[in-house]
Amino acid sequence: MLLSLLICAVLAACGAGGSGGGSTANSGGGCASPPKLAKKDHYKVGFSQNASNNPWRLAETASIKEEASKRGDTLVYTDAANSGDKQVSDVQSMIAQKVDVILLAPITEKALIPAVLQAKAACIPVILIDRDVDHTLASPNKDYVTFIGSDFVQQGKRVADWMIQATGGKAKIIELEGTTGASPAILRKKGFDDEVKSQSGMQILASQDGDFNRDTGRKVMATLLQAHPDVTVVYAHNDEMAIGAIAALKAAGKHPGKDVIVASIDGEKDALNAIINGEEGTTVQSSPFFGPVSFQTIDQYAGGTKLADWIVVKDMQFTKDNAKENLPNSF
Ligand code: GYE
Repeated sequence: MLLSLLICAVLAACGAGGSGGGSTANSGGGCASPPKLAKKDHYKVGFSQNASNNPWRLAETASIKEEASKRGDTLVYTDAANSGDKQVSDVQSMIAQKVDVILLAPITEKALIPAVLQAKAACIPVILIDRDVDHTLASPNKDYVTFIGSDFVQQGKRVADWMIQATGGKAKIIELEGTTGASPAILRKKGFDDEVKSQSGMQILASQDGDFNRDTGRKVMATLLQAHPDVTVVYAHNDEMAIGAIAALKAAGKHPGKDVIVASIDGEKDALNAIINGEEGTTVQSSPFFGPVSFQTIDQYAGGTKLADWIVVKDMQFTKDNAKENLPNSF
């Protein structure tokens, strides 16, 4: 790694001179900001996934793998198993393997900053997918190419707006947050909390990290229920935690869908089924199907198109009115 950084500095043209990397330098020495991507028929693409312990992550990985193989591109895939440190070393190993470009789904906003900057120093462009990084520490169209992902603030706001309608603006809410420091957790909270503040009859009783995980969501909900048996609404930052919360509510003798309304984000199969059987109210989609858009973005970037700082993924919303018809496309 160090050696290749050194060579980059000396050559003032990283990826050129037969080093095998796909990037090219700008004229002033070092890498372009962000590093460029030379056009090729087939790329060697790194995909650094942060975890694979839920249907959303598996669907995303399958989508990326399918698109890579459709195009005959080589995919270097890593799974960080929920560890920021492992994800940093996964990216470092992609740099050492001289991939052309890295698709990175950073576990939190801060943990992957060193990896983003190291890839840049090695003249390898990084495209963030599904989660963003902290813009005070690394910037789009400079340190990395762009962020492809959903509008998380909007997702939270859509849940809140649905909830205001469903409850007539009267609710005692428990909020289950995604992984602390992850961009969807930060922004889904902001979008929801800000909207709920406009309602004098809505109160957030408690808001706690459930790590985007079903069983953690179940346990956190069971604990919070003891302190707040008067809860009427559960807002979970993803479907997995909502499914866990439904289990905890039932174990405590509550009737989800009747005495407690549950809503979340993602649109996975289990949540659509929970909507169909009346235990969940709504889920706002967060599409995991990043394969086509990610590889299109790679093509555009290599073709010299100036990309937006943020490529916004558009999301649907599922309720009892459309859950059944969308079940076949869910994950
Ligand atoms: O909602 C969640 C996953 O980063 C948008 O991460 C993604 C989120 C998704 O673990 O289920």
